[in-house]
Amino acid sequence: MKLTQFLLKNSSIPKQALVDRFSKFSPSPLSMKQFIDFGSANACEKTSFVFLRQELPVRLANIMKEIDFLPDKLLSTPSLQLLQSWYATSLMELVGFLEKDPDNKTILKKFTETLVNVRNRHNNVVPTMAQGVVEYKEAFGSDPVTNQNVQYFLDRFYMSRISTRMLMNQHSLIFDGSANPAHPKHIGTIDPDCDVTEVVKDAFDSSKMLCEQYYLTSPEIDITQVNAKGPDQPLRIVYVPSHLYHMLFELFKNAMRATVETHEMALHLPPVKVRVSLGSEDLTIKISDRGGGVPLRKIERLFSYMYSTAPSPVDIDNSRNAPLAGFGYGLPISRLYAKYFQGDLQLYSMEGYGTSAVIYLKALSSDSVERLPVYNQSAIRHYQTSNEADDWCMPSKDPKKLGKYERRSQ
Ligand code: P4A
Repeated sequence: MKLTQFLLKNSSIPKQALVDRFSKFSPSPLSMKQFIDFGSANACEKTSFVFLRQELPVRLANIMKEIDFLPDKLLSTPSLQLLQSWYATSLMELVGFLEKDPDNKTILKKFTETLVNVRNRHNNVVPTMAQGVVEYKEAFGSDPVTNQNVQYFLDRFYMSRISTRMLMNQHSLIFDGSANPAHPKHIGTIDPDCDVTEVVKDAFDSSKMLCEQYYLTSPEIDITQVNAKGPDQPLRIVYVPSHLYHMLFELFKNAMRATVETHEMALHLPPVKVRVSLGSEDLTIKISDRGGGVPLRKIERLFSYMYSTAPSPVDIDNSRNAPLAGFGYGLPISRLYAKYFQGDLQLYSMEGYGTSAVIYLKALSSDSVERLPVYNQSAIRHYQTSNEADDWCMPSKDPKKLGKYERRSQ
């Protein structure tokens, strides 16, 4: 008897055995081409089912192993307990399909229903995890080492979540029997002809509406597109428009907020400039504002889960700007969306002038392959070597050692 059969027939066997078993496999990243093949004319629900009933448990178990490495004080919070119970339940439900007949239509239907259930069960993972981090932080504070460990874990944890939701969405959208009437050419969440400039305009318009609601004014947009493959051609890539929209919306909100707040007294707001360019390897989007910029020292904090879950983060007045500030995890999660298909999101700021945010995406669908965390020795090492001293010197804090004309502002 196979181990999985044995485990399923013996419900007294702890779930931990399943986690151990499936975490020994590495996740298998899919390319855009594979995602599209699953949903094309020769789409085979059976193939997708057979793949997912193994792959989803592998991805869940891999990240569940890493959850176990979190500090006990964080793991014991009600939020983390709840979250772990969701993962355990979902793993059990999915593993239940391993011995089922892929040729049985009823089984396939049940599987799709299970995927929808699992997805809904995990809807509130981000705020629940954030709550756990807040509680931990309020009780034990946040030193740079803890911040670094939380950052390492959450980048992997949320990337894993983005990937499992992508897999579940693709299967349930493609095999529920109905095409998407608004977008007949889409394959699940993927647009094989995604017009990037269109998504830029949509995200800008939504952000502009929010901005006008709260500031009664908003900057204009100035878009330039460059297509190395032919001037004035639309810039098209194979991509998930909702992921792109998420990143752009976040960056436009930041750019508008910084612009409006720095030019409060001015009659004219400097426009937000967007440049989109398509080369042979990269599709790059640069969003530049003249919102006064952020000093380099604070840039890292904008991407920090721990610092941005504070009740009153950095020196930004959130009570007033809540609508445009959004939910503290906007930038780090946007960067994960960019990285998910081998891209990136970077901020270049000039304090006193403004900020440029750059989204890098792969121009070729053959380069767009999922970037997934894997649980292995090298991951474990990250959770264990945290209490050592930094290998770079700390600047001296001794005031007597400051230069004659230097003054510490903080
Ligand atoms: N200057 N520049 C930015 C911000 C400031 C900025 C800012 C004060 C800081 C925090 C924030 C929103 C804006 C920008 C574009 C960006 C990011 C930051 O993409 O102009 O909310 C967290």
